[in-house]
Amino acid sequence: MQTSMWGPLAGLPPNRSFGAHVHTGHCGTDPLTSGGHYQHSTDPSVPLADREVWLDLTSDEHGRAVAEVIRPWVIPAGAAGSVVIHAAPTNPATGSAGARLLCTDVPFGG
Ligand SMILES: [Cu+2]
Repeated sequence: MQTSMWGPLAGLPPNRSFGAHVHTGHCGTDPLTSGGHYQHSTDPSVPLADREVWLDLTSDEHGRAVAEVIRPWVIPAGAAGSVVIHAAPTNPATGSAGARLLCTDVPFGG
């Protein structure tokens, strides 16, 4: 079993890179409602990029972008609730990516 995600986006600012991740909570009027990043493992010997789901993307001159990721595990039902797009690319050392710009609920699991 694996998790694969693919998403075309439009209407982004052109020629910019954004971080995007699976978050534990659902979207709300407060951007922090979406919670932290979903982590399949909390083992610190595994790089963050391998235990979280990152969908970083770069928009073209028309503000379009595509994100795709495949993970060799399944997100359990109820363990994650949304995908958040951030203002900056993901820092691989910390997993942070700046302000939360956009959130969409996703029915993970099952
Ligand atoms: Cu995030």
